[in-house]
Amino acid sequence: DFLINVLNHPTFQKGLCTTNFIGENPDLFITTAKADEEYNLLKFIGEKVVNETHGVKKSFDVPVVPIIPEVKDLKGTRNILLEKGPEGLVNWIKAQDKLLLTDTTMRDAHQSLMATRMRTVDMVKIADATSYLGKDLFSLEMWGGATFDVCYRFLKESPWERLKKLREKSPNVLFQMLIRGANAVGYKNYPDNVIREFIKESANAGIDIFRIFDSLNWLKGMEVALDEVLKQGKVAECCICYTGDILNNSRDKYTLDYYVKKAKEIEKMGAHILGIKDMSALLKPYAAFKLIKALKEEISIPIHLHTHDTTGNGVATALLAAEAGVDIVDTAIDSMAGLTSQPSLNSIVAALENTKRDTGINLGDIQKISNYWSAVRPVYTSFESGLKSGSTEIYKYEIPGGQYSNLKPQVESFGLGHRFGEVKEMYKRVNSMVGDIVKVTPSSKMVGDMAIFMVQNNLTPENILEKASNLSFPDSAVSYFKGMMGQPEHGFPKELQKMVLKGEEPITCRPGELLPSEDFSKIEKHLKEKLGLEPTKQDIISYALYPDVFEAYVKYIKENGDLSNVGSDIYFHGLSEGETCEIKLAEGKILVVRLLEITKLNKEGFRTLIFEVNGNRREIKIKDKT
Ligand code: 3PY
Ligand code: ZN
Repeated sequence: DFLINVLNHPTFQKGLCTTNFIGENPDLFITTAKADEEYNLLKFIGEKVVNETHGVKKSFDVPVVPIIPEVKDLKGTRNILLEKGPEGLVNWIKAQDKLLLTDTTMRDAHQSLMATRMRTVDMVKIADATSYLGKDLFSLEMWGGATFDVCYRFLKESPWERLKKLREKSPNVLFQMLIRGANAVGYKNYPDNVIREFIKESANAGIDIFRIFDSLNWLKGMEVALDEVLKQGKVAECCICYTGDILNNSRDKYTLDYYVKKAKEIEKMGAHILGIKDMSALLKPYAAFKLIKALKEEISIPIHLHTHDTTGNGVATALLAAEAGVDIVDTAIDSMAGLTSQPSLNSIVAALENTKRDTGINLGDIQKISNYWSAVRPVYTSFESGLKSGSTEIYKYEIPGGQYSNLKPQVESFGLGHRFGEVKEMYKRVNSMVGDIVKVTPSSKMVGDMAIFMVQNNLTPENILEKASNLSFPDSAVSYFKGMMGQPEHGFPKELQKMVLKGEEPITCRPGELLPSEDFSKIEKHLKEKLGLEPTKQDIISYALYPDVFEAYVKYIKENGDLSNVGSDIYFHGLSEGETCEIKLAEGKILVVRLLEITKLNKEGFRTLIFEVNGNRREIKIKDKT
């Protein structure tokens, strides 16, 4: 093993060995098949400690996983789907008096609160307790939206593995995902066969309910996804995205009639459930009452409300929707709720106790899950936006929850932090300028990109036509004006469209009708030849959706190993000097690691970290880049 380690060592291979090569590289002595894994782990912790945390680490409470009895054959909503199919499930929903609740903790809650960074390991630990204590939940939203991209791009883990592991632990509660219509889990339109294969594979891997939306409420943009979900025998929930304010009579675009008309069309298209997607928390409580009342009179499929608590009115909106007869509401476990996340599940359960819409969920049971998440959350603090309270300014700006908490760092990354207020004002003005559109991924990103672009270039809606003809617009704006995000309800502003497209002709059909089909066998060949993979169907689909991100992920894992089982306090914060912890590398592979010492900087700019691993001394040298 020692010899193999020497031969494989990058310094040796590059012929850069000094006389002290062996002394400088104690990892050469790590033997057995575990050597690589152990080396990768110590190198990862070493990098984190030397270049990020400098050995300073807050102490975190250990999240307590509630002990649950072993129950064979635990039943939940998924059993209804498996036994009776989607129509049977729909009939069951309609027969309920209770308000049904979705728990979004494992998807939108962390997407909206902590930049989507929640790792699989933290979800899997609580998954069987959730399916036992939360057996009366309608569904768990735990996949889709931004999670797919972020898993590969930042967390270096596979979203498919997440789905598989959670499904094994939670077989009884419906799993729900968010799919952006023809944009799938990405930011651009994909060829129809990519959408179909992605849905097919997601259904096979365990997704039961597909919440489908189009970022401009253009129903044609949902057609292919809807058709494929129906083909797969799964539940299709098609959305109207809510914007504007139906209580404000001076706004004439997004009126009650607009939503009722859309909802009827969605029912006619064959959706099992109507989703109301209030991504920016604009649906005020009494507007929710009015909207749900009207929809209940006009359509017969169940209605599922998704909202956020950005304005502080989320629970009130959910309760008034319940009063008006909504069937299902999205909520998050309270320690992961509020602010840009969903309204609190616990609060709604408590508010409805002993009423006709009593959820039947036991508050004490849910509290145990809540305690777990409240201990997990501090590990992710650095990904939170720092928002301390709800803000009603969102009614003015109409910025979706996730984007609202991300916009400040995005603006800062352009060096415009001091002009953040201007960017928010510009977001509103850009919205009017591009046609007062629905704003949700990816249309919301386009409005955000344009707002930053306008502030950066000192443009205004009044002077843009005369001042911007020579500027190249953000890619998202070009894509929007070209019709690649679909068609906005009230058309494009023609002069601006001409300027942005610089002579290119926009399309008016569904982008998928023009995009050539993806050649999956070509991707398979590429992954085999270039990355040495024996690719699964899931790998091929992931590459089709995110070629660069997927390739970077595969290379990263090859070079650094799979650290997805390492606890999140260590993954994000390393170890402090003197700390001992158990680190899980894989099932049954647990190392006891102690960081004994971080040495002073040597002349070459390296520090040595001295560890004890399962009682054996290990040293690793890390370049101090700070
Ligand atoms: C997503 O598309 O990821 C969303 O959550 C939109 O609200
Ligand atoms: Zn949302």
